[in-house]
Amino acid sequence: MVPKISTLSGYIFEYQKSFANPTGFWANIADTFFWRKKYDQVLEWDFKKPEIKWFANGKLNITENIFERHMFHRGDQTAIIWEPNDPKEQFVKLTYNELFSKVKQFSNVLLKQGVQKGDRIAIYMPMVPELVIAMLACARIGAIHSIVFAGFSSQSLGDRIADAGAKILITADGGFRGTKTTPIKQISDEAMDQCQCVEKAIVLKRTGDDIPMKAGRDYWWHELMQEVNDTNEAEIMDAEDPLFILYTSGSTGKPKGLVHTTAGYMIYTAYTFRNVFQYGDGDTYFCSADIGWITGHSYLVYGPLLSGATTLMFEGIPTWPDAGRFWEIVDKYKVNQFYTAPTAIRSLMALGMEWVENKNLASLKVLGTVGEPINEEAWHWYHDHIGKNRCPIVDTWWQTETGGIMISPLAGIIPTKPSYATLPFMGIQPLIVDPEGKEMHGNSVEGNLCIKFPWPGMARTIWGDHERFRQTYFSTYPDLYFTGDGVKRDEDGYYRILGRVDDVINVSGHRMGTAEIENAINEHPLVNESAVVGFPHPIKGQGIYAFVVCTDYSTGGEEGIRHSVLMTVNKIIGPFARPDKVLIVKGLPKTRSGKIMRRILRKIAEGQMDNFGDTTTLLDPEVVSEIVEGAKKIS
Ligand code: 7RM
Repeated sequence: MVPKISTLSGYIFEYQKSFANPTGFWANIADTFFWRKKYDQVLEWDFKKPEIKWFANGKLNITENIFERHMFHRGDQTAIIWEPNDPKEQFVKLTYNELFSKVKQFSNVLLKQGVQKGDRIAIYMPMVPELVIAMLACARIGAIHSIVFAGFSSQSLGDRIADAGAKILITADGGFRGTKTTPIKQISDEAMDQCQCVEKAIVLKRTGDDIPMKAGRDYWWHELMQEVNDTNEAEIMDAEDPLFILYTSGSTGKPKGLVHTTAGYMIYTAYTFRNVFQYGDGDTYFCSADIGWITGHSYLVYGPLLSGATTLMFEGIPTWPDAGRFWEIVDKYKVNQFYTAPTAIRSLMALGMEWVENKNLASLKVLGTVGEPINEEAWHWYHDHIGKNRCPIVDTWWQTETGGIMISPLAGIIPTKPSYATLPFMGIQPLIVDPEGKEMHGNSVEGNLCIKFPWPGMARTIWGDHERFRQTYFSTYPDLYFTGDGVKRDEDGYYRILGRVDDVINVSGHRMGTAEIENAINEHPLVNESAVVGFPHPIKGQGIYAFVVCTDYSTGGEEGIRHSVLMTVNKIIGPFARPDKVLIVKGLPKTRSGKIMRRILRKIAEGQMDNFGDTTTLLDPEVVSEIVEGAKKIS
């Protein structure tokens, strides 16, 4: 098992060790894992290319580190507790033995379908145990999983499948979320129609809805499972072989498929999980994230299972059947560590204390947050009413690109401060730069957050576009990884994340590119052009404000256009990307060189209707007053 730090002086000591001798430090952690062949070298790196290799030529399989490594003492322990959407439906507990058997069985299904090491497998599924089985089965045989969040539209799914070149899609008939069912198979069908690469779909029966199955392409999960046994040997992987691809939005262009590799990701997620959450044997850990996002990958599945933890997965939503659902789950399974997003906390806080008061939350030891900045009010509510003033809150800052937690308290060890992610994890060297790229030394400074030394969990490339990887993360500031976040280091040396400094917005913890939403809106036949900006939203953190210029105002009227713009975004990206406000305008504020002055639009979206600063470069200043008049009407 990876070492667990238990005191503040222990943290300082280990951090200093990781700083003075990073390779020696990570080699010690790596040695606690099960390797088929030891690596030749701990680290080779060059941020210019960029090329990062951890544990070169080491051989291993991540599922052997989850299963075989724990089997003798943990086989009968619960690995996964699954809580269904409907609390009246029977929950499921899978022991490590049972999960292992299912993973081997399903990996035999994939082998029988001709899947080979390095093949890409797309997964589009609801939050059911078979999703975990599918991803681990891929890892078992060296196939690269690419999970797409089941809230994405068919077009987004199709784009991701095509970009990864996946030849199999693992999906389900449908999914349950609150009172709704989602037509997962129908969306999958539309996506498969749009891309040629998928040869086969494996379909899990979840809702029992009547769905069409295309002969020769679609196969039922349960039928294929009956044809195979549950024994096999893991494929031996190189430390740097890709484990998975996960798409995430950036400030420009289409979503990027970040590639994470085997050994570094394994070591980093296991080590951060155990230390940040201070997970102890016998604890029950509950992460409310969907596996379709990086938090679900790293801290619902890989980190916990590599640590021999009992991890709870929840199919439903926090507000159904009522706003007490999370707390009911905590009470029912005696959850010890609970990890969620600030947006969930804010929305439950707004619904009042009556949903919390009648629950027994005494089992809780640690609370966590992730995905967006947490405001002080939500922090205090979480701390006082959920943690009853006795549970440390770990405000964990990290990204899809970083693979695991980068800046965070270690629970109960690093003293917390509301809305601060506090101090860097072992091995992480943060740096603050000013806009010119000069390092800002000392405390009480504010600037852009960069990282100056590699860590094992970092993404290695963008699938099929290494140049974009270099350009996006390693070219803004030479020899540094640029995070895209603004940060403040206060007088105590504590870090507070201020949010994105680029055109990425964070809505309810969902990361989106404004350009991506604009491109979707522009698909609307009556739309000429559009500009999207974020604005502060009390529950979601940020809301989406779309300024839309139309070619024709006669059809359907403004209300009609507004509605169909929302439907367009729904169709192209998914319901979570729908703008909160759509303002139909005659023109956008542009400079003489044609650049949209987003600064002005951001101010208007925030409700500031004058004092726009220097507007002398505007082509047509009249446009601004027209937008202001319109904005006043819809605010
Ligand atoms: C894990 C995840 C990454 C972006 C990141 C930040 C924001 C994440 C925090 C946070 C303030 C936090 N991956 N972010 N965690 N901001 N405090 N604790 O969310 O790739 O989807 O998003 O999320 O802006 O760059 S992500």
